[in-house]
This record gives sequence, C-alpha cells and structure tokens, in this order.
Amino acid sequence: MSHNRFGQLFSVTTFGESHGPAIGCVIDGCPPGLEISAEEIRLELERRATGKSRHTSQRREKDDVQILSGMFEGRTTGTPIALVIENTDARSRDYENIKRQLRPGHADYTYWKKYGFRDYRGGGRSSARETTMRVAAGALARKWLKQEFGIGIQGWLAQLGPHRADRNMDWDSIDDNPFFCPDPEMVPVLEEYMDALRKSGDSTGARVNVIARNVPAGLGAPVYGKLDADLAAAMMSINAAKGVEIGAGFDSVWQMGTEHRDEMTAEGFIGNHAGGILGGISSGQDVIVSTAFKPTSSLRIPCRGLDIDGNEVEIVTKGRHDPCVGIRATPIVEAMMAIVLMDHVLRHRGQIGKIYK
Ligand code: EPS
Repeated sequence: MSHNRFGQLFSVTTFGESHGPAIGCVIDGCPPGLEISAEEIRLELERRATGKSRHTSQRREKDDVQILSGMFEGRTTGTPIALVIENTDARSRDYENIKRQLRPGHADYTYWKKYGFRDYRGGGRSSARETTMRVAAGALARKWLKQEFGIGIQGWLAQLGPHRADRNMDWDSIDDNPFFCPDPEMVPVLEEYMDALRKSGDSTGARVNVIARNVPAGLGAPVYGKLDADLAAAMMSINAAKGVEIGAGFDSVWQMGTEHRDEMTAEGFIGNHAGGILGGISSGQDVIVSTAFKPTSSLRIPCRGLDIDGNEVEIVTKGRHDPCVGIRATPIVEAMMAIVLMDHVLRHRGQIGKIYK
C-alpha cells in the first residue's frame, strides 16, 4: 500500500492498523531546535481520544506516545522524528461476524475491490485510529507555528446532525464540553440528541470548522501549490470527510460579486469571504476551513449488503463505534491545518526566503 505520506518539506508518514500491535509516524523536515516533550504531544492526543464521554467509542487507549528518534535533550535535531503508540485495547472478536462481509457506506467494499485482501478488524488501515498520528505530528507543527509567527489554530463543532452549534461563539468554552461546541447553551441539546441517537443505534454527520490566526501573507503558490487546494486535500484525507469549504465556500454560488469581494481599506480587509486565501496564496487574514463528516457506517441496525463472494447478506456491525465521528474530529482538523501551514512556510522559505510577519 503506497501513499501513506502527507506534505512536502514538512512531511508525515503514518503506519499501523487499528488492531495491530502499534501505530506510528515518521515526521521528516522538522527544523532543529524545537523544544517539545512526549507529555505535550500526549495532551494533544487526549483531546482526540476515544472513551472520554458516553458520546464516542468506548475503546480506551492510553495513547502513550514514545519518541524513538529525532530528539536530543528535549529538542528536535532536524533528523526524522519517529513516534509510536501501542494499541492496548483492541477487541478484534467484535469483527468476527463481518469477516467476509462488506459494510455499506464503509471503505470495506472499495478496499476489497482494490487490494483483494483486507484486515477486517476495525477496518484496518481505514480506521479512524490512524488519525491519532496526525494529531501527534500536528502537535509539533502547532508549537513551531506559534513560536515562529504566533499562529493560533482553533477548531470547533459547527453543526451536529440537524443542530447548528455555533450561533453564539464563546471561544473559551470549546474545550469545556465533549463536543468542542463553542455555544454552552447548545451542549444540553447535543447531549440529548446524542443519547437518543445512541439508543436508536443510528449515526449522524457533523460540520467541523477551523480557523488559523496570524497566518503571514504569501503562503501558497498560484497554480499547483495552492494553499487552499492543499488544505482541501488535507481535510478530505481525514476518515469520513465528504466536503470541504474555504471561507464562504458553497455560499459563493449565490453571492453577488459586490458582496463576495472583500473590500480593502488602509485599515485592512472588510470581510473575509475568501477565507484568508486569494489565488491560492494566503492574504494575511484568518484562514478558515469547514469540513463535512458523514454519518458512521458501522451500525447495529441490520442492513442489506454483500459478502466478498458477492452474495446478498444481512449486515449487523457490533463493537464500540462512534455514533458521530465528527465529535472527535476537531483536534484532527486543527492538526491538518497546522501540518499544511508548516509545510507551506518551509516551501515559501525554500523559494522566496523572506516571510513578512
Ligand atoms: C473505529 C472503530 C473503533 C474506534 C476507533 C475507530 O475501534 P475498533 O477498531 O476497536 O472497533 O474506537 O477509534 C480509535 C480506536 C481511535 O483511537 O480513534 C473505526 O472504525 O474507525
């Protein structure tokens, strides 16, 4: 299986399966001298972890990250940084009954068509467990971006199923609830909705937004290295992602030019429909990305499907699944934003050198 690497100058190669002995990554291109500890990475991982509330998968992984290389006396050396996390709470027997079955809406079918062989336990490589390593790598990128440019990255749950969750933004409350919801008044509504959903055995989708502040102007390139194209690819590479919008996104379809254009004054831009990116290059405004996540496909409600021999079968998925993967997606979109921005800072330096802070 090829294509396990993301990024060009700051690159992350992930490996491992949800039910294998361990997952890990190799980060290449991190500049030397960045001070970071396993504990700082672990704190980021904790925000993404399963089993933190009744609304997510109850698998309990410690996500105890080990740094195997690329660090000396607490600082990066500029050499490849290998991180590894053991899987300690996999329950593979849950997957026995779907060993030969292909869950509708899941990567099972396309995996089978492509490779003709699959690790059916937990979806193998297609499991959301892989996103752990993106968050681990993202922790380094976030810290570096903050130190070098004061870039701050914040994600939030914008919608869960039918419920808009960000009409009233209280930025400080995002990490105070299990949904990464910025509106404290919506939290009980989401809890009630999720409790009913879990009882019903069904799942739902979500929209997760992320903003990066203090991004310098000039990152990205006008044709094949567009910052927005790389951000879209980054977000679409997250499990269950089905759509990405930059700034006004699909609202641009109905907007008039007079409304969409962000007029400029000596004091700065008026509005940010562009989402901080014009012609593939950052404008110096906040970079804003929105990602749609589909409803989880592993459901205990029976459905019609096929087995690997093409026979029609009834499929029921047991196990500890997230009724809404979007709930845990906020730290992942933040990590992908950080990885893309750091990669683009290094790429910009490679060609142009100077960055205007
Ligand atoms: C997942 C199914 C569940 C989740 C898992 C993602 O695990 P299992 O493979 O044991 O059924 O718990 O998420 C994680 C373990 C994690 O760390 O995010 C899936 O089907 O994607």
